[in-house]
Amino acid sequence: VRMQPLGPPGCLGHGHTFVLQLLGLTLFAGLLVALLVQVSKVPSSQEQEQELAKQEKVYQELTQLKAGVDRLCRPCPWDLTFFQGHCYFFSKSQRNWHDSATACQEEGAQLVVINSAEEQSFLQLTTKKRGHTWMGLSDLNKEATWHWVDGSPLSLRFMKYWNPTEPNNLGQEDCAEFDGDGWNDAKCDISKFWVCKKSALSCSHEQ
Ligand code: MAN
Ligand code: CA
Repeated sequence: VRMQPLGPPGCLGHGHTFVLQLLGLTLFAGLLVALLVQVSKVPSSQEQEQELAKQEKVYQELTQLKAGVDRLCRPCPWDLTFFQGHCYFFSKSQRNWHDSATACQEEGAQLVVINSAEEQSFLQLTTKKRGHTWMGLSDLNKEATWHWVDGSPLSLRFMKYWNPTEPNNLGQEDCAEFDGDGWNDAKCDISKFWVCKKSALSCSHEQ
């Protein structure tokens, strides 16, 4: 049996050309599609404007939010006065020295211990307007040896704040008060105003 020829001579060559053309066309079409996809990804100027408007809105909301946090973040409770990193409670009622000290402790504070000239000046001025006010200073343990309620001794640089002729221990006076422009030793059982002191809370952005 004689084999039938598969096609006219040269048919195989023509077939090759066709396949190559098809391949080229496919490649071209593929590149065209890829190009169109890339071009469609580039945002239009309208889309860019919308994005900017969105960013502006987010920025405004963030600014308002920050202002809100500032208003909420108070270093001291509402009825306490802030001064140089501490909160001060100036009582409206009067108690003896021991009950005043206890009242401060119950609020997580201390009957005031003075640590600077600025603080002394601030306290003296504020209490002068209110009247006789207890501070956290006494010589209850040993006559004429003054200690603050935190256990520290009264340092020499603060002794100038005693009023002239004070402390005079007149009829046994073991507790210190703000009296006019300076300090006085007074009887611990007398009811007077008092000042408590505690650390202020710090808002994170102030640190
Ligand atoms: C009163 C009391 C005393 C104080 C004298 C000062 O007697 O407050 O503690 O020493 O006044 O004149
Ligand atoms: Ca006195």
